[in-house]
Amino acid sequence: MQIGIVGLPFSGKTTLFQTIAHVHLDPSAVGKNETHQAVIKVPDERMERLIEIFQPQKVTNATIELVDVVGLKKGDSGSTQFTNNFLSAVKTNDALVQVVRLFDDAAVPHPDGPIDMIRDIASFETEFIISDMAILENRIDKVKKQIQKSGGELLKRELPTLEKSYDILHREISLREAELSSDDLIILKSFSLLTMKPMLIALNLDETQKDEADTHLEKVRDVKAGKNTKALSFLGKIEMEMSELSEEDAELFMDEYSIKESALHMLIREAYDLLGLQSFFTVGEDECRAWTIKKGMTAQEAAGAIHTDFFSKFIRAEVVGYDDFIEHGGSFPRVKEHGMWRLEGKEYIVKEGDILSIRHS
Ligand SMILES: Nc1nc2c(ncn2[C@@H]2O[C@H](COP(=O)(O)OP(=O)(O)O)[C@@H](O)[C@H]2O)c(=O)[nH]1
Ligand SMILES: [Mg+2]
Repeated sequence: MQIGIVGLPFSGKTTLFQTIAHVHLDPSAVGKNETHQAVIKVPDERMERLIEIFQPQKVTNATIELVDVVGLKKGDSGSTQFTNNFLSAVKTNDALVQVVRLFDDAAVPHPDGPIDMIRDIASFETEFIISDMAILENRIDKVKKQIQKSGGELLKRELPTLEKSYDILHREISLREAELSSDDLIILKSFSLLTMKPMLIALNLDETQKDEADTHLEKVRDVKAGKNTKALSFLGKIEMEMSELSEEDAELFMDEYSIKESALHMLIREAYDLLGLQSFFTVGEDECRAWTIKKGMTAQEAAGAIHTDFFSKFIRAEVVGYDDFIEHGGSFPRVKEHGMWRLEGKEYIVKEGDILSIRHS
């Protein structure tokens, strides 16, 4: 899973990136237009418990890839425009985190003048919509010409989806919020449209604004309450300082600024939710490992995520829920004794936190 951090210049993208990735870039890199990339371990307290129990030789956390995407420029009209570099970078992202600035700092002027989060969110969305419309327009032209020339049943099926989507964008509605059929989604998938990507709006507040967070979040949700969109807030500067501290000092810091959850935890939780992801575990003395799969996946599909061969060679999955396992002292004999250890077939729908052992041929 790849998450792209996007937003206007000086909104705090690189600050958030450093906070989450636990990297500290050279100060001269902050505020500069550079792309950064990191693989983030997904924090999971359940893994800590499993490690205590199994003392495995190897631990493998789930990971996500985080990209601090750059590449916005001022257009001739003074508005923000996406560069081709930006567009090709975000194409591969599964979800976007849009950093929107609320902090006001004379030392860091906002590129568009006064602080106005609704304006920033709207101008970004407009650019996304324009970019997608251009892609669809191109494709519609091509498809129409092709149909005229040689017919083509598949193209005739594609065209209504393209036109419908174009029309939605024309009404200034992003595709992530639109009602689209699963056939539409399959057709649109190959175009990597920006307005189809799940979006997490991350409001960057100064520590002096910490009590205003909920009010601002409500405002955002009023204008962007659509599907596949979520909003959260964080204290950019404070959280970055916090990420440099030891765990104990960071906790004191969180208390002082009444931060209930770190930006890292919040972002990953919301991203999992937006993307409909869940975790399952494989455990043992050799390795404890957390895996990420889509909600609703079957045991066979989960096995396929572990190893492609396991999909076709799947026989059964041995399953126990994480909570049941811990409740019974983290002991397999005890969960078995209490009937919590189940044998499931390939149709079994994996649940969040399942501990799986795949039997395969
Ligand atoms: N006062 C204040 N400054 C911030 C905050 N977040 C980021 N900055 C500063 O704003 C400038 C731009 O931040 P940066 O993360 O580089 O923004 P980017 O251009 O979106 O990557 C830097 O000088 C940061 O130190 C914040 O919450 N409060
Ligand atoms: Mg930056």
